[in-house]
Amino acid sequence: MRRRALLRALIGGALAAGGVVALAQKPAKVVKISARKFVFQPNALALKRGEPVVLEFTTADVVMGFSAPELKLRADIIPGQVARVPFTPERTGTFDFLCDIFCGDGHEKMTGRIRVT
Ligand SMILES: [Cu+2]
Repeated sequence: MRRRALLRALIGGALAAGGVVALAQKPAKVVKISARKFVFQPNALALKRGEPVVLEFTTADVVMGFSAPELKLRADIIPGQVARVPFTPERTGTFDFLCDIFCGDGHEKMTGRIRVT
């Protein structure tokens, strides 16, 4: 009797864990962003709170950096590679991002904005 209850608890737990896994596996939306001197394209992202995304950065120029300090996100963007930044926005608001690796005159203008609703 006690054994059956234990078994039921175990199965219940496994089902609950399975549910969590299914949620976590919901495919993330991919947002492609190209970085070039001296702009991110697009530089205005509209995301939804709780919806997972993967930001995919590429550049054909020189090494760039992506940094969104308030969201604690950052990546090196290296020519010939894709920098993937998985991220699920947890709060709404407008968050700035910028290039944080000096890439030439005009680098300081390389900014963008993530709006989470
Ligand atoms: Cu730069």
